[in-house]
Amino acid sequence: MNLSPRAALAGVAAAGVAIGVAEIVAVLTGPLSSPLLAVGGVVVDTVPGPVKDVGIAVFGTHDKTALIVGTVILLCGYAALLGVVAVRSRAAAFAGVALFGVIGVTAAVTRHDAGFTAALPSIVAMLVAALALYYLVRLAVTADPAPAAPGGDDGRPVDRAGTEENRRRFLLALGGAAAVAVVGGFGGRFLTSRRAVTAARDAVVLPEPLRPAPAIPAGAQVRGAVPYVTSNSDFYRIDTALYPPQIDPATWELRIHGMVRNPITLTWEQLLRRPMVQRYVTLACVSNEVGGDLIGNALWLGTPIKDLLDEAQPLPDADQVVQRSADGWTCGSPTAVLRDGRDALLAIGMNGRPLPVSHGFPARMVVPGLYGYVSACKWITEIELTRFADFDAYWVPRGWSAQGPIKTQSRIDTPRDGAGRKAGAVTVAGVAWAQHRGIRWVEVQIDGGPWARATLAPAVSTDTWVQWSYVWQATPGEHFVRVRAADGDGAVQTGAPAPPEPDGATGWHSVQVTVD
Ligand SMILES: Nc1nc2c(c(=O)[nH]1)N[C@H]1C(S)=C(S)[C@@H](COP(=O)(O)O)O[C@H]1N2
Ligand SMILES: [Mo]
Repeated sequence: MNLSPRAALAGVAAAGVAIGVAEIVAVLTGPLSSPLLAVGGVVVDTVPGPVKDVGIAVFGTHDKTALIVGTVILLCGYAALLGVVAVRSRAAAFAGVALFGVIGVTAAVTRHDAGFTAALPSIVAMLVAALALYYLVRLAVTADPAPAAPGGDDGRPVDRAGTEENRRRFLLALGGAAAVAVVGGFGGRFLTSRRAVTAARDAVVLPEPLRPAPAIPAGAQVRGAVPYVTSNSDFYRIDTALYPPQIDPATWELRIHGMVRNPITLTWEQLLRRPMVQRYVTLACVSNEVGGDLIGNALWLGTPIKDLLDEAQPLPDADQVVQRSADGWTCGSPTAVLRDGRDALLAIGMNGRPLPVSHGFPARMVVPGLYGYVSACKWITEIELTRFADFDAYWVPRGWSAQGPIKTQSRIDTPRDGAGRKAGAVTVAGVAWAQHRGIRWVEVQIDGGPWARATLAPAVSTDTWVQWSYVWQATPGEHFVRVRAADGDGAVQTGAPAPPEPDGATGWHSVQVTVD
């Protein structure tokens, strides 16, 4: 192998060692102080609006992995370059390492609520990278049978046997570096997950609701549609958190302040003693495309937020309730909506279990009728009464509407797009939703023909989705099936296609079916 590839490898190995060690240090200083997660988090927060428009690219769960993998690949490229540079000039390479350290430190300490210790993993990584780079590049150079490059090592005469020895040492050092990187990286993640709040969550005993959950009416579940109640493990997850905040309920507090007469601080114990209700509410994401699955229905246990607000006594012109999470994310709901009597909850339970950590443990907001990005703050620690004129929540400067009522939508779950069926009776089924307004009717259309009423299944309340079905007498050929709904006010779902940004997608969902 020539010198340059060896030097590049040395650079990558040095970066690996540094990242591995940083992950171990981050076990002590908190997951978000890991330079990888910190830099990734900054990318999530600063990526321009249009890039986010490529759907949920940056905040969908798998895309988080993609983001980290992408960051690692970029880092490797940069490190390889530094390795090659180091052969010519150690000083230039060290400057490159320092630059990267500064980026890591800056990212880590500017995260919400980060203390100065958050800088530690990046600083350690920088020192380790510099040392490892120095050592590995020297080995890479001395393992070279040709005379060292000018300005390189010390230019002593070449000694063949020594070269062989150095080559072995170089390979050994690379192996050692890889081991540190892997053990540190995965071990660090593992130890971090051990420090997670799983134990605290397992210890939570949910209080009994004042009134039991409403019964699900017989027939609410239609064959072919998704489960009427979404399990916690199947529930969609959308947030900007690369690592979900780990909040111990024992230290959790919710502060209600701002434009109120009576600021309130609520501890976990106090929250558990408040009256609890249990409600089915269907949550939906504004990023959901027509026909998409960023929607789920769960049984939430929580205390009515209206009562808490009443106690705090908002000033008359405080028209926005800003919710802030432990990691600094914010959303803003209209005060009037949270106080109009709907079941807006400060929730602690989901389908009979404490909230899963990824869904907001220990407490989150759930508001029927508003998209999640303006109402469903997870890991909530603060509620601030203010005015829409005075404060823009997280997504607003990123191009999304400050107001986000859920739009009437309907979806065909069966047949799937592109499916095949035998001629004859074919069941078309799916869901429709217009939370808090309810669904009055659903209609199905075949090949642009007349709209026909589907059979509506009963639902628990207007706050959940409704399932529907329609028996279609299918004839051989290619067919095009569409659905639309009307909300409880009789307003028909618009067929005009619109993208999710800025306030929710519109248009009729359709599927193509081959009948033979
Ligand atoms: N702290 C925090 N809460 C958040 C978000 C977030 O990024 N951070 N995303 C919101 C969005 S956009 C949606 S759609 C819902 C999704 O809730 P879920 O992940 O429990 O389905 O959470 C909301 N609450
Ligand atoms: Mo969302």
